[in-house]
Amino acid sequence: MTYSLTPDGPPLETRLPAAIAPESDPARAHPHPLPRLLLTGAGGGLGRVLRERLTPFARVLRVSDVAPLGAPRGPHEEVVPCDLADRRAVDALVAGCDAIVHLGGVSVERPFEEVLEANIRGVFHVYEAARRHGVKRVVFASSNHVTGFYRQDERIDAHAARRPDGYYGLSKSFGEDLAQFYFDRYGVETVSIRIGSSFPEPANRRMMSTWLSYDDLVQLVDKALFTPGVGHTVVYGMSANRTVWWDNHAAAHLGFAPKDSSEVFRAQVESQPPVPADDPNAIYQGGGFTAQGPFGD
Ligand code: NAI
Ligand code: 15L
Repeated sequence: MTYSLTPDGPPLETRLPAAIAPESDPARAHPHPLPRLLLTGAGGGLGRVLRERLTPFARVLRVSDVAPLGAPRGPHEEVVPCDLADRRAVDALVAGCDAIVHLGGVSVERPFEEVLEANIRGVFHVYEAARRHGVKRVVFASSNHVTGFYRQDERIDAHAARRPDGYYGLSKSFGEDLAQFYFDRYGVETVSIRIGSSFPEPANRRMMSTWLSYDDLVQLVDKALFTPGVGHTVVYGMSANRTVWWDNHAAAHLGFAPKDSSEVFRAQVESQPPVPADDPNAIYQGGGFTAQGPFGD
């Protein structure tokens, strides 16, 4: 895996259209709002959170999903329904955008053909469109399942060899490779966030280590969008939990400083029945994903 923190060409801010003065509404103020930001997967769990929280990050937020979005168009929004598997539709979706937060796709382990269409073809279409339309920055929602077959007693960083725990994890690994290629070949910068478990609360013992609060997610997306010269950076998306499996030193230049911790939920989580020692949820970082499939036998 290769990284570059010093990409060719001028710093990001000079390659993006000129910064727009923050809007008069303080709730929309951001020091460097983008002219137009695309959010894919805007109808999903994290998409609904970020749709609201990324509003100050851009003058226009273009929101997209193949499924219903769940809320009507906001005053600073463009709504563009799109199937990521449709190359021409994705090309039109990306046209005119300055940066992309790419959340869309299958978000759990599924048969290969489903993952192929939404995630593998889908992420390729996003990067091809980014190249064609001069988009300089992508935030890619990767996953801890890229390294899900490491054991919970191992501590790894972004340079550790990948050990995907299924077709879903493989698709995120492909997305990271694509991100590196589109940076090396075309200068499209990406922060790939290997999100742990981003939900309102950690739901089980494993998530005591993998949990990423929504506030910390928003901070990380902010850093991923606006830190200059990221090349292709891989960062694990986790809060400041007490017991962690991932070391983010390779992404220190992002300045991500999580504020929350799963610790406040410990008593609640530990009131659940214990997980047997031979259960994948107690062995592997990827938990139960490591035991999904095979499909279709
Ligand atoms: P989600 O499943 O709630 O949302 C994904 C969205 O993508 C859905 O609204 C779905 O309709 C859309 N989508 C699926 N196939 C599509 C297609 N062919 N074309 C267009 N849109 C399509 O997932 P969630 O939790 O919101 O996750 C968002 C992203 O973050 C996903 O890429 C997921 O893999 C990643 N992630 C999330 C984690 C979490 O803890 N929530 C952990 C690790 C990664
Ligand atoms: C993921 O990649 C999934 O998208 C999410 O639904 C959770 O299962 C998360 O990983 C996790 O590992 O907890």
